[in-house]
Amino acid sequence: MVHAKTIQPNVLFISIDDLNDWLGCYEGHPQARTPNIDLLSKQGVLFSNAHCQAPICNPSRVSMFLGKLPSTTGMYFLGPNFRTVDPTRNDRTLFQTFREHGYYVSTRGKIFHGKADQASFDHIEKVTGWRRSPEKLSYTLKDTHPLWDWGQVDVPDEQQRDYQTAAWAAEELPKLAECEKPFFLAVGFSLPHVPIYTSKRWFDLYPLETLQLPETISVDREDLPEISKKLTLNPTAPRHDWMVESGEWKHAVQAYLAANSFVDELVGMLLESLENSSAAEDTIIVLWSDHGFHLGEKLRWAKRSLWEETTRVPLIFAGPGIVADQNCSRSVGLIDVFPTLLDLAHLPKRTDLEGQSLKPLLENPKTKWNRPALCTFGPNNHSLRDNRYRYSRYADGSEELYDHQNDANEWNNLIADQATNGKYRQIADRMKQWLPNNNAEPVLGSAGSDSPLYGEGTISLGEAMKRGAAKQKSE
Ligand SMILES: [Ca+2]
Ligand SMILES: [Ca+2]
Repeated sequence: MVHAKTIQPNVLFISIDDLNDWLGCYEGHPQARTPNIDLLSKQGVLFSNAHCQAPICNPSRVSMFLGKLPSTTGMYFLGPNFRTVDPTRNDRTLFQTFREHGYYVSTRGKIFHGKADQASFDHIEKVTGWRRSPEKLSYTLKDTHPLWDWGQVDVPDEQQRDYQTAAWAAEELPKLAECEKPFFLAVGFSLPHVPIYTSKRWFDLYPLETLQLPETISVDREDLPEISKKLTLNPTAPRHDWMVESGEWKHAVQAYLAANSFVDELVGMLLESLENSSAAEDTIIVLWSDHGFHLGEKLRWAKRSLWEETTRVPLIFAGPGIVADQNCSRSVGLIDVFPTLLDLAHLPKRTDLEGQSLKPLLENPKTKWNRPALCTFGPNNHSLRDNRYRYSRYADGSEELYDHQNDANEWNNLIADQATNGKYRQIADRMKQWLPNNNAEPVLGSAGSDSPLYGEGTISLGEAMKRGAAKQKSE
């Protein structure tokens, strides 16, 4: 007997905020323990060379959900909301498109940056649960951004926000499975985004005495163009020097790993619930993160860069029509998820989308794929990643080139001295052809110039950058 839903599969869409490759199956940190996500990767295709299109929350998610590049829409920064500006106001999101085709689309947790988009969902479940400590737990970071904190908390897992999100979704799945309509359930976890708090159980997995820190070299930033140094300053994050001197580096690494293990357990709750439901056989699972996260690599912290630790994201697909237990090393982007899901659900193709369906790779991960992945940070600062190289070109024409075959850490900028590197010049010129022709002006009210980014009482990125630059000069 053919089940109706084999024609239109359900979608379980799992977002994890600020998650880099520190997962067992991604081997980004040798001590990472994430058995549930590892198991999911065994059931489907793990993309080992997937990248975000913008290295911060809002523009990365907007690009993914609208299927358009930041350089097309002008959405480069943390604000404004895409519904408030002309280029994107009337765009139909991924979720909306599924609704239009008869899906019941439901969500809870962080999917959109900020408020969930009303037009995208049939149901938006309110977020509950503990997320913030009233005072900073770790160390002496009193003067820094209020979100920057980490530590072990006594709050039981069941009382925490991400747990309650997972518990709700796990209860919802069997009900959705019984509905007439196919479902699209979007579940968004807030960890390991700062503040990074979890309970003792997760910290105990990573004893400080044996904890391994990422590799760095002290001269790493010397071969960077000035604009690259400035752009990646990240005024809201602590300085790496400070992290080392204060002894907090290890604590932050420990907290991040602990958070990943906690979220992994919650992903396991969802997978188990789906497995036990009547939708187990006809649901596509997609797990992704909006960008990576530096924990000292390249002597810096967090996102806001065009380097591998920021642009590379976990991306796993599993479900009907998808081969099991395969790694795909083709360079793909989050922007490809929208057309892929339309393709997998047999919905009409949207010709206005700028990504490409990954369905051929989900059927055969070795399928030929020429296109490098593109990430953009602010107008006309781009980075391209193919199966071997990373090529970055900034608004002032400065460039970087890294060879991942010999330099996985991106320590050696091969075109720091452009005049003497003919061979690398050729590689750079070949990759350059993939840069977008259109570089839209930032949309009106773009936060990241001079508007307050993080709410009342905090300084704007523009002001923070000025202060950061002044501080650097005085050092
Ligand atoms: Ca994020
Ligand atoms: Ca370097």
